Amino acid sequence: LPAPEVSIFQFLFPDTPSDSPVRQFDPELPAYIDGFTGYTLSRRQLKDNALRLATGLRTLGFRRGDVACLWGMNSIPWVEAAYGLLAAGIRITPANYAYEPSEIAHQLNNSGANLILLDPSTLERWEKARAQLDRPIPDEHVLLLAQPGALPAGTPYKSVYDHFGVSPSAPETFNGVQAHETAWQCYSSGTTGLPKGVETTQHNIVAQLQGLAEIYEPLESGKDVILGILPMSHIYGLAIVLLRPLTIGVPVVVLPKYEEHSVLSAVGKYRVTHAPVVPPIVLSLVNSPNVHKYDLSSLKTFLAGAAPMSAELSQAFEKRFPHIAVIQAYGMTETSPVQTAMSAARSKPGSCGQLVAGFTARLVGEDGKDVDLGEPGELWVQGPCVMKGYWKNPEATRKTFSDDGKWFKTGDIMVVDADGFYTVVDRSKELIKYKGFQVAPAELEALLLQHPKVHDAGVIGVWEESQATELPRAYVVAAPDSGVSHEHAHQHHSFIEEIKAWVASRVANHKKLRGGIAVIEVIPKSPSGKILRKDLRVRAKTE
Ligand code: AYL
Repeated sequence: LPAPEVSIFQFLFPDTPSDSPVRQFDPELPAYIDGFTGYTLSRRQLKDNALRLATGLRTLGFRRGDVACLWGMNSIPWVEAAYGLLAAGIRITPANYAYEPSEIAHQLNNSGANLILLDPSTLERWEKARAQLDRPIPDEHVLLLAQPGALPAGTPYKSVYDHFGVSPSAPETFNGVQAHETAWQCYSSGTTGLPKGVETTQHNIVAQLQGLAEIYEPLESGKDVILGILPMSHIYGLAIVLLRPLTIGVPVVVLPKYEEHSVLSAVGKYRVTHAPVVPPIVLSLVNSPNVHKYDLSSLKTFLAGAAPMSAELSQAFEKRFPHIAVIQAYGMTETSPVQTAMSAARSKPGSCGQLVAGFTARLVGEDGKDVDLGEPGELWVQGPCVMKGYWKNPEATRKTFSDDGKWFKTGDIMVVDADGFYTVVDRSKELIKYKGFQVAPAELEALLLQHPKVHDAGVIGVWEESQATELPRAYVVAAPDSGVSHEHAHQHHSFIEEIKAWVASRVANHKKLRGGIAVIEVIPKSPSGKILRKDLRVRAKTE
């Protein structure tokens, strides 16, 4: 069934049931629950508040197609702001909470955001970022994600709730939002280079929500409860924590991050049944000495995604927690996001599931031909969830599709079995995944080159079994006048510590060089100057 040509907001809250195939639930059902305070937002409040905020933003002068940056940890105000922006048809560019000033400034400059909604805890970083903007954002366009009574003393900014229109416009006012307009702009490096704005349309998401209905773990309104710890600023949290639960009438317990005590306590308190996570969380629970202190009896499924998870890890988890099934899904920011998924009833350990409805897939070998069944090939896909393209970057957009423009090339090497279960076996792209977060080697390399003592640099990911994740590792060539030679290992320690700290103070937590730094003579490169990361990977294995 093709997805309807409506906006996300209309799909979720249709004016008349015939507008949308989404089942409508009792408006008094809980939609989002604050995992710390228990404060609960019903579906009706969510919709009303979204329309109020949309009206308020219109009054402030914002129009469809404007760009707003949402910057904060998961919270009820973040959720309300997102739905208000959706109702108003304002493009949302969500930013990672941990960003340092230059990182957020880059996203604001690149996206052209003229409205920023931020968590008060980011204010210190925001003031520093502000000095780096190409185009200033006036104070009236900076809204804090907190109740007016909870704003920091002396702040020049208003609360997002100050802009709840007095009398919300009727939904029809906002129905001009077109299905093929961009709804979200997350940042992803894709297969190569620096992070780029991914233009995810309203229709991409509507098609995804519809596609997931058929294959994902089926959840039941009134029975199931979803854990909302994955950052909603990342496409995984956006699709699975922020949006999908509304389509199935299931509440989300919102928490800012994975922290064992607060999360496991909330699981017991709110009888959470389904937990979307990343593989390192699965591992930490397998190894945790504390789990007996919590009531985890309500849990039925753990969904792992965004990074590889071995069959051994999922089996170790199911051995320790026999009443919980671990299922896996696979996706990409560029594909809105889930391409393959499984349910507890239809699963295969180590695999990331079967194709989501709407996608057509091929596995293509290095010769450009489809591989035989069971052979590894790069996953190419097409369908209504594939992004419009990279924002203001037609060159990168063109390169990420096949020459005929018809197939999106994922850069992931997969095998598929006769039952249609896909398994990721390798990655042909540059990307590093630290606990599900993207780390673009090109970004760290460009940063390292700014250090006066660094002459050249190459960054790769190294697998760390004890944490079930890759770690970013740098190879650097010291500048001739740095007083450091690759031959004199005794000089390396303080040089490495200096570089490590220098990088750490400039990047978000997940980009830190946790895989270490090695001083080498020369970065291996192809005749055209491309870093031969394969050679660095071979080197890392022998170190
Ligand atoms: P991005 N196994 C192995 N690698 C994976 C998996 C997986 N299950 N899922 C994602 N990746 C890698 O844009 C892969 O290299 O989106 C892919 O190209 O940050 C890259 O991560 C994309 O990174 C889910 C499950 C969303 C997954 C996602 C995708 C989020 C990651 C919802 O339920």
